[in-house]
Amino acid sequence: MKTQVAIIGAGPAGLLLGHLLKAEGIDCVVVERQQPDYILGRIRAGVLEQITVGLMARLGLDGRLKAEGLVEEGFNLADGERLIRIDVANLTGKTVVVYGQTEITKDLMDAAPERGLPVIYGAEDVALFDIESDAPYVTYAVNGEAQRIDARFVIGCDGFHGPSRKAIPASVAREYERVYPFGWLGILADVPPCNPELIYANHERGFALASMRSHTRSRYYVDVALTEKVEDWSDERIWDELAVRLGPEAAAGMTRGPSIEKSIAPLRSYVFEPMRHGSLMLCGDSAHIVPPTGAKGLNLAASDVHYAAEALVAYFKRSDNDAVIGYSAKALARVWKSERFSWVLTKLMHRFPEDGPFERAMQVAELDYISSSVAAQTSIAENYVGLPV
Ligand code: FAS
Ligand code: PHB
Repeated sequence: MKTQVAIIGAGPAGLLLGHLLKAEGIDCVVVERQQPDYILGRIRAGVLEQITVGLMARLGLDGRLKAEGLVEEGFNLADGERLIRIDVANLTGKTVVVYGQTEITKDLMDAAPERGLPVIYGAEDVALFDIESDAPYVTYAVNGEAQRIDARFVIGCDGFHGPSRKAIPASVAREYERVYPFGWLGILADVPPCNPELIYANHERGFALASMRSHTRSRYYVDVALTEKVEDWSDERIWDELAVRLGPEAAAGMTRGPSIEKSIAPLRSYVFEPMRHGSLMLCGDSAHIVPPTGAKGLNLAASDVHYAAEALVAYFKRSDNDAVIGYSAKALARVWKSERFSWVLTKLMHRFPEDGPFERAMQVAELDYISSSVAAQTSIAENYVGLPV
């Protein structure tokens, strides 16, 4: 098969890029290892920045998002006694939308056939070749039958464990990583949220997050040691822990119910440079990972895709190669700012095992400062809603 752009991975990055290129008349194919149900079964992000909402609107795929997404004008930081509300709408003039990654991915998946975006599911042993040439190609197998896609560009949207990043020679690669000494135990339940806005809590027993997917479906997290096993956390034990860590006000509004999903996700900060090598460009988790504290992962994938689509349109429609050459630097400039914000908020809202009384005093002082400073709240707000693209 011959195409202009071969995209590896049908997560939000790959599908969003595929639709954007297709809408510009650029030929592309998406190659995905899993089946749609498996992808939709992964419960991940929940908060969308304007860049993500805007791209769905530009594609005309935001019908459900507009109907079901919850517009959030603020969120809260809690430290045991009080809630510190960050009024993002008044401080930045922008809002975020709560609409699960699962729903975004479903909207993009469902629209692919009618938009003529070819997505090949169940592709095994995907491999990349000749990425340093102008004629790279991808091989894979479906039902044991070997296949090949010849393209002008290959875009790695295959997440942290995919083959694309590893195709870039170690001689040009630079990696930056911080692995956190805890994971997030997440629970999804068909119960109303305890608060209309998100609450991030730093309690002496640990971190908690009260989020939601709709007015009738809630998403909560507590941080747990990396040795913890999800089977050791009954629903009851999670609800009890959430009630303590989120504080009495949130606990009073909490409705308990059976979990429909429960999982532990490890936390890391990770950046791979460069995000382009020859004819291979990386987007999303294939190039970077953030701790979910800042709600940046999915939204960074969207800004990468925005830059990549702009570069590929310039190349194919105006024979302008500059944006392709400049893609890595442009994407990384925003990636690093989101990495910083996610790291800062993770440090502020979690108890690290290696921390002592001084570090805790710094957290208390910083939360005190934030509660009394519009400048401090504005800085948090403008990062949370998403820095300019
Ligand atoms: P994805 O990982 O979503 O998609 C990559 C796709 O490539 C997958 O479909 C995969 O099957 C496919 N693939 C992999 N290897 C392949 C191969 N060899 N061949 C073909 N296809 C291959 N972000 C937030 O903002 N908030 C959160 O709360 C949050 N929670 C998360 C929880 C977990 C457990 C994880 C892993 C991530 C979480 N994230 C969160 C981050 C997450 O939302 C990512 O940022 C987002 O999925 C990025 O999208 P993609 O870059 O498309 O990568
Ligand atoms: C979620 O709803 O899954 C969610 C929201 C905000 C975060 C992380 C996860 O920072």
